[in-house]
Amino acid sequence: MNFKKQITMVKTFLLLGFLTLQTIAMAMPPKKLPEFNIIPLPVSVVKSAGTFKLTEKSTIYISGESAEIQQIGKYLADKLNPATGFAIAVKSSEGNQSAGNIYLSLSSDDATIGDEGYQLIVKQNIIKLTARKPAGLFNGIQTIRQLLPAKIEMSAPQAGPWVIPSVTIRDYPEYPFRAVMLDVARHFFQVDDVKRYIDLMAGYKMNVMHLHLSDDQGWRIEIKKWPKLTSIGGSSQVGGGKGGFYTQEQYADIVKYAAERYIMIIPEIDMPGHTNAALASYPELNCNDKATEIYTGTEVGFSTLCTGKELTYQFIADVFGELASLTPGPYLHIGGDESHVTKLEDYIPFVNRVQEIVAATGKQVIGWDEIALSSVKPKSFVQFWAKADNALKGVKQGAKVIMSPAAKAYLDMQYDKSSKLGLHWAGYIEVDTGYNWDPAKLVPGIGRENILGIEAPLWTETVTNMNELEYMVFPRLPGYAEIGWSAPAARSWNEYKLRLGKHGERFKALRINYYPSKLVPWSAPVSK
Ligand code: TNX
Repeated sequence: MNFKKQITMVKTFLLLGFLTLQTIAMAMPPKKLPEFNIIPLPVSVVKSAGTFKLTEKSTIYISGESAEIQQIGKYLADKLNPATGFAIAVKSSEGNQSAGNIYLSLSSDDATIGDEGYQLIVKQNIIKLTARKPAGLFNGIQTIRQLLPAKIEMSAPQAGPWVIPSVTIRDYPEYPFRAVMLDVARHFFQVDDVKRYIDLMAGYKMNVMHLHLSDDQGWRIEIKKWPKLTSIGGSSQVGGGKGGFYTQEQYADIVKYAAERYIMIIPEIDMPGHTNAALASYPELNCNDKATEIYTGTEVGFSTLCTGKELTYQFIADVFGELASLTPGPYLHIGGDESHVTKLEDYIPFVNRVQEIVAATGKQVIGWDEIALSSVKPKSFVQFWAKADNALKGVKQGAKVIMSPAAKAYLDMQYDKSSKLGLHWAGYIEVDTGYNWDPAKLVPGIGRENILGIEAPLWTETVTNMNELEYMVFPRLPGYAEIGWSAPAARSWNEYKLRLGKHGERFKALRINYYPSKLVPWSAPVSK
């Protein structure tokens, strides 16, 4: 036998051996089955002997009299009372701890857990949750919910018992920014829908909601100085429905509702492209002083603000001025994507000037990755969605990156070829594809230190109502939450999918319309 043949044979043997091992590995259950099914996976979970039982005699005790901690206690009581049928109350603790109760307190001992971390001790008939900041307590409460049986999420009384095994959990996030985006421009979503989405993301410890408030098909936020933006620009949507918009009061209500759940709202006004709704509302925003027609299709890249007109910048200053005063968070999103009909020599100075306008409101700029073609300020953030080269340009200028790679993190991408909703221009994103990536390893040159966090956007060209929204968002959202929260070295799809399978019961209890992916071993449904 000649040398080459020998090599080929050895290779074949190795390959066969490898395939056999792989088959065995796939058939065997993983060595360590998850005992708790917490998503996102906590930093450390140590089980001990004993259990805690929630009963009608249980009370939530808070240390001190702070109204904010009181509110967090009330949030927990509101999560526990409907399904248990109990009337668990929130009281100020008098020091001594007694059996059957839950204790929430702030303490600054453990600096490594940061502002969002918490420590949870469940032991024989007592629960102690401590954190350095209220946000940490709020996150710990999400863990308590997940330690209870799934039916705790139901809205009518269920049979107990309500038992949690003893456990000590220490937990804090990998990234400070764990976001979703909702496009309310292509299809409008009512305030109550947005609130439900906020509640669902809060359950997975996500902390930012980016609202895409304007696009070619609709302008969704009242601007007092430019009222036709909503009376005309807000009057339609994709497919020609009646659209809608948020009054400033409604928007403020969303911001407050989110803040009570430790979620920051980031408003986006997309420009200079994606602006047909504004251009249809005010003829003077067009270079030819003629208003465009309202647009109800799904093409992108055909509209632009008139970058040469001074009025355009007055308009932008007015819009961001009003938005800044409605927005307690530090960020305003200026869009900047797909401005295909804006010449690059106009686009660059435009984005530079808009950054100045935003800076004058006291806020920091976030823009889609194209904005890095201009001179991004070191305090601006570049949101990577399509072009790694753009994001790298941002990093070289000192900007941090928000990771939203379309092929991994777009909630509007179809799961597979059989999906009826969604698009697939960036590929199909099954639940494993959405989970199996590390933001710090995706683009050479963009490392952990360059990344603010991760965001999963839902564009709504094909998504028309809450039922459809939930189908695209679940079960992928818990995976994005885990990418943002849990250390990459601790994550693996084979283990994660078992925990996710258990969350099927929670989805059902919450009446979430989710995609029952065949890749996930869903556990038995909860009884109705
Ligand atoms: C690209 S992502 C867009 C959106 C579309 C989306 C559809 C981005 C910054 N721009 O205008 O809605 O694709 O997936």
